[in-house]
Amino acid sequence: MASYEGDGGFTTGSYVVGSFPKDYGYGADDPDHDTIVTALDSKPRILLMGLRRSGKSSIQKVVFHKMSPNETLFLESTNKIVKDDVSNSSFVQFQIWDFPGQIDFFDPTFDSETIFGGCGALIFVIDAQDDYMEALARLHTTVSRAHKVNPNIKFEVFIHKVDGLSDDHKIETQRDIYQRANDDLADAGLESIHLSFYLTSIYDHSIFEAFSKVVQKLIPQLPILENLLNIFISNSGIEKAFLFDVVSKIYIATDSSPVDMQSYELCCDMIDVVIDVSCIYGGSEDTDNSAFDQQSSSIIKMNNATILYLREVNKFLAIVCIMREDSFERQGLIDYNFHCFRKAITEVFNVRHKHQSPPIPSSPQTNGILEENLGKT
Ligand SMILES: Nc1nc2c(ncn2[C@@H]2O[C@H](COP(=O)(O)OP(=O)(O)OP(=O)(O)O)[C@@H](O)[C@H]2O)c(=O)[nH]1
Ligand SMILES: [Mg+2]
Repeated sequence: MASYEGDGGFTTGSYVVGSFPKDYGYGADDPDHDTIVTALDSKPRILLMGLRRSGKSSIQKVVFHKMSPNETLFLESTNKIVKDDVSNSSFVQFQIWDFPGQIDFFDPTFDSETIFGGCGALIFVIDAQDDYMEALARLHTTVSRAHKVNPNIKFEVFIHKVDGLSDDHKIETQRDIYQRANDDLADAGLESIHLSFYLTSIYDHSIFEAFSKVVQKLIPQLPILENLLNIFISNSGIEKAFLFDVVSKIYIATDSSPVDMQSYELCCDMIDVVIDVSCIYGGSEDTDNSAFDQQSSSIIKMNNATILYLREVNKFLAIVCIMREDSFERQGLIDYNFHCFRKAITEVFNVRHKHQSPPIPSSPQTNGILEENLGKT
């Protein structure tokens, strides 16, 4: 079913992703590069909070440390703030702070200014298999406190462990939690705070999807990336394309057509297959990260006339496309368009690098670059 292809086409040297604003900490892909040093302290911070045993540490381990869901059964309770730097091997560079469940805001050693001050997103995990009234009360105190210190924090509520719930029960739980949490905020005169809700479980891809959306909100170039993906797919006869951070399998952008879980799962699985095959059979011994490099590319033909096509974009990113078999007959055109797409992405990330702190380039400009160069189907 699967054919794995080494592909030497269109590789034009290493791509430096060095242009994310320094305060977001997306440094260069070269660890020796100076931007990464200055960015170290100011990486965007994602906080994981919630009651004891709600699943915070499990989420962090499964998404960023490849722990298998079953192994999380043996995780010990967290008793101090664990700071995890997701940066060495991944495009999405930030710190995740995993909090102990029983944290006491009124403890004088709890410095809310420092903790919430530099925080990009706060993920509050609620165990949906348990009684969630206490969790809702804690959510309310946490959110109002954090908002007071830093009104720019994005609040993300993970209604977690939904693997144990029936579909109807899931929807009902989400509706109930949404209603109660927003009522509590309204009662306290805090209607302006926006909470986003996700149904998650570590036993399927929902936790990766939710984390993707959380991370996307912290990437200032997202609209441009989406735009580039839209142009790329519409000119290449592709149905859906995801731009993946290969290590974490978080997608940092996709085109604007709706995401269905199955397509996302399929693309995640493809990355696993490619990395596994590549680890076993590919690569030279001299590089430490030979499983994914500039030659990485793969085509999987499904038995329903669908093709999955993976290409390396840079050291950390890959694009995975889903398309009909007949569209793939024009592979030359797709490859050419991909080449333009990759070039445009590199330019987007290089803009800030070149001109210290200019505004993000407007999308029409970027469109121009790509539209000029793209071949049409
Ligand atoms: N069914 C199910 N169980 C889960 C899920 N996520 C985590 N768990 C289980 O929940 C239990 C608690 O997980 P932890 O990650 O230690 O919880 P925590 O929030 O870090 O707990 P503290 O560190 O004490 O605050 C573990 O036994 C996990 O296996 C999930 O999505 N579904
Ligand atoms: Mg924990």
